[in-house]
Amino acid sequence: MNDTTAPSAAREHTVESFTREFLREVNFGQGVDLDRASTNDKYLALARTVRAYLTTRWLETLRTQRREQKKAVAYMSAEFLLGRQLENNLLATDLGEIARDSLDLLGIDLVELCNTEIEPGLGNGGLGRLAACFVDSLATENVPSIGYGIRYEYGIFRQRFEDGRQVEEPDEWLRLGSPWEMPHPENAVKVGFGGRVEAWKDESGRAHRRWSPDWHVTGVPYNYMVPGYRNGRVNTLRLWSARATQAFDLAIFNAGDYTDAVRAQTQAENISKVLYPEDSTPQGKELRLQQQYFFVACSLRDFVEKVLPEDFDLHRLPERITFQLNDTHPVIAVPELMRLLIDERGWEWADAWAVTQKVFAYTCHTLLPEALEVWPVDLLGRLLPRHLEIIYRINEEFLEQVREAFPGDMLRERHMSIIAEEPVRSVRMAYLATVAGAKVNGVAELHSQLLRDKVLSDFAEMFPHKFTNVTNGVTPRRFMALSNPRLSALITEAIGEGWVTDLERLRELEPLADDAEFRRRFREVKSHNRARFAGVIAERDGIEISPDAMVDAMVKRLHEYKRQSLKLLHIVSLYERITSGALPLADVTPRTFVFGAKAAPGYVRAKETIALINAVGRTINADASLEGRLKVAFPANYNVTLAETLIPAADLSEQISQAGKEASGTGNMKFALNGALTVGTDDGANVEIRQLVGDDHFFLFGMDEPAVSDLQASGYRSASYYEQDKDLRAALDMIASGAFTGGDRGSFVSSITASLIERDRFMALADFRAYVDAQERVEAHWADQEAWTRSAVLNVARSGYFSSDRSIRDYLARIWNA
Ligand code: 475
Repeated sequence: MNDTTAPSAAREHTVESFTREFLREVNFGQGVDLDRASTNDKYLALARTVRAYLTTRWLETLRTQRREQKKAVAYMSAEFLLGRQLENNLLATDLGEIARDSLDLLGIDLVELCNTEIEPGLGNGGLGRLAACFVDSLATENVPSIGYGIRYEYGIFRQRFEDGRQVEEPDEWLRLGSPWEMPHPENAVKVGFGGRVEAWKDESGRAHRRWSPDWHVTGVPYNYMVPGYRNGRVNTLRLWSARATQAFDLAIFNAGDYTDAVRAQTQAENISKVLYPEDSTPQGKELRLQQQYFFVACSLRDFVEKVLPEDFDLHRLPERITFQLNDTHPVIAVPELMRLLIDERGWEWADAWAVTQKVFAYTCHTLLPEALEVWPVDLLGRLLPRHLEIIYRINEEFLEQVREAFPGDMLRERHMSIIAEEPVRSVRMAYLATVAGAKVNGVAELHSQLLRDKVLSDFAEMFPHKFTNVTNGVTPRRFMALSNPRLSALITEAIGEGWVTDLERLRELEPLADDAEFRRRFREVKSHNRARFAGVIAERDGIEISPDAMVDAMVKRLHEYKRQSLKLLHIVSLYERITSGALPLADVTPRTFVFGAKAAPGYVRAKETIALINAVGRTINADASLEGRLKVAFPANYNVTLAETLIPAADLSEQISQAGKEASGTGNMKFALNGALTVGTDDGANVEIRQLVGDDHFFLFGMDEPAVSDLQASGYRSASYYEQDKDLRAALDMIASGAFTGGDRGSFVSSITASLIERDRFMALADFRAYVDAQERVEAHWADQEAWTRSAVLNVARSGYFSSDRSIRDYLARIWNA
C-alpha cells in the first residue's frame, strides 16, 4: 500500500485537534486536571484518544462487512500474546508524530507514557505470539476476519529470580485500567456444562437427543480493535470473559445456601481467571477443558447468531467462514457445531457433518508426543456428555471408512481411532481435528513433512489432499518498524518504505551488502541498539554489560528439547578452558550470553536449568580474571516488550533444538530479519532460513532429523560422549564439582549432570562437539567485522519471506479459499 492511496488517520487530524481530544480525555475520561494527572492518567487518556481514531475505521470496516458479506476467517486460539498496544496503534494509524508533537507542547514525554503500558501477556510463547502476528497480518492483508479467544484476568505469570531460582507472581495486567477493550455485556452468551443427555421424539416420531446441562456460565465478549497497517481496515479480536449466570446464582441462593451461591459464582468466574502456563505439555486439567469449551461455544454462537445475518441458511456456512483451529485447544468446536446443527436446529447427521467438514481447518504446532492433547473420556463425558456421544459417532463412522479403505487391517484401525484405549480411554484431539478438518497444516516445511511421514502418517495416507504446509511468519510492523526504528530508517532511506507491507522488497538491499558505507551505518545501528538494550537491562534488572561485546541470544521457553543445557555446556566449557589455561584470554571473543526463558511452574528440570544458568552466570560475571570478556545476562520475565529491545541488538541467534523437535520457531525469523546470524540445527524453519540466507551466512551444526532417528534406533548412549570428549567431560565435571554453587554438589547440580550423562533425552552431548566447532566458526567470522556485517545485511535482505503477511497469503491460497 503506498502512501498516496492509503487512508491515514494522520492526514485527517492536526496537532491541535489531537491535543483537544487528549485534554478532553484527561478531564472527562479520567476526571482530573492536567496538572494533577498521574502518568497513568495521561497514558489512559492518550490510549483513549488513539482508540477513538481507530473506532471510526472499525465501525466502517464492520459496516462494509455487513454490506458485502464476504467470506471471512475466524482465527480461534486459546492464546493471543499481543504485547503492548499503544505504540503499535500509533504506528498503524500513522499518528505517532502528531501525538509526539501534541504531547511535547504539553510538556509530556510520549515514550514515558508508552512505557507505562503493561503488556497483555495472554499467551505462553510461540503459538500465542503467532496468533497475534496473524491478526495483525490479516488486517494488513485486508482479509475480513475475527480472532476469538479468552480474556484471561491473569496472563502468563511474572517471573522473578530469588537466589537464582524462578519465582512466579500473578500477572495483574488489568490493574491500571484497560483502555483497549470494549466489553459488551448485552451480547453475552450462555454456555452449559455437565448434566445429562435425554432422548425424545418429535410428532413425526423422529428420534432426537437433548442435552440438559446442570450448570451454566455466561460469556461476556470484550472487543479489541486490530488495525491494518495504514489501510483503513480495523478488524476485531473478541475475547471472552466468564461471569456467573443470574439463574445459576438464584437457584442455589433460593435453596437457602448463600455460601454455596457465592462459591458457585466464583467457580464460574474461575474459567477465565488465569492462563495455564504450560507451553507444549498441557496438563489434563478439568478447568482447562472448561476454558476450551467455554470460548469455543461462545464464539460459535456469536458467529452464527450475531455476526451472520439473522435469516442466514447455515447450509451455506462454508461459503462464509473458515474456523481456523490454532492447535487442538479449540477442537471441541467440532462436536459443538455438530450439536448446534443437530440438536438445536434439527438437522440430519449427514448434513451437519458435511458442513462441519468444510468449515474447520487445523494447524498443528508440535511434534512432541507429550504435547498432543488427549482428554480422558470420563472427564469429557462428565463435563460435556453430549459432545462425547457425538465424538463416539464421528469415530464410528470414521473407523468404518478406515475398514473400507484397509480391509482386515486391525492394527491400523486401533492406531487411527480417535479414542485411545491406553493408558486410559481418551479422546485424541489431534485425530479428531484431522478427521473433521478440511485441511491440516504444519508450520514449517520440515514440520509438515514429519507430520505426514510420522505423527499423522496413517491419516496422510488416507487423506493426502488434506495435508499442507504454511511456514510461520512474523509481523514486520512490530518486529522491525516499531522495535528497530534505526534499522527501519536506514532501510527506508535505501529502498523506500514499501517494505513494511511487502517484506520481500528487502531483497533490494542485497547489493548494499557490498557497500562499505552502508555496512558502516548498519554497524552503527547495531551498536546503538546494543547500547539501548544495555541501558534497558541495567535499569530493569541491574545487569551491567558492555555495549561492544557480541550479543549472543537464546530466548524462548525453557524446555529440554530446545536445549538451553547445550548452550550452557558451551559457556561452561569456554570458562573451564580459560581457567585451566587451555584457552588464552586474548583469544576469547568478548561476548554477552543473553538468556530469556520462563519455565512452566511444575516443570522441575526446566526450573533447575534456570537455577544452573543463574549460578554459572553469577560465577562468570564475578570472576575478575576474565576481565569482563564473558558475561551472562539473564533478565527475568522475558516477554514481548523485552524482545522488542533485545532482538534488534542481537548479533548471534541461538536456535539449537534437537533436529525434528521444534515445529518451526518464530524467534529465529525475528533475529534474522534484524540482522543477527543464526547458529542452528537443521530443524523447524531454520531449514528455510538457511536455504534463503545461504550457508555462508548461517552456522549450521549437529545431527539432522534422520541422523537423530537412526541414533535413537541404534541405541543412544550419552555416557560414551562424556567418556570420549575431554572438553565435554571437563565442563560437566566442573558443574558437578560445585564450582558454580559454592561447592554444593547436591540438588540441581547433580540431577542435571546425571540426567545428561545417563539419559540425555534430546542428545545434547551428541551434538556438543559440532556445536563448539560451530561457535569457533562464529568467532572467526566475527573477527572480520566487514565480513560479518556483510552476512548480517544479507540476513536482513533475504528474510522477507518470513513476514506473517506471506503466511496469511499462503493460508488464503492453500486453505481458506481452497
Ligand atoms: C512451537 N504451545 C514452535 C510455534 O507455530 C512454533 C501448547 C500447549 C499448551 C499451551 N501452549 C502450547 C505450543 O505448543 C507452542 O507454542 N508451540 C510452538 O508454536 C508457532 O514456532 O516451534 O513449539
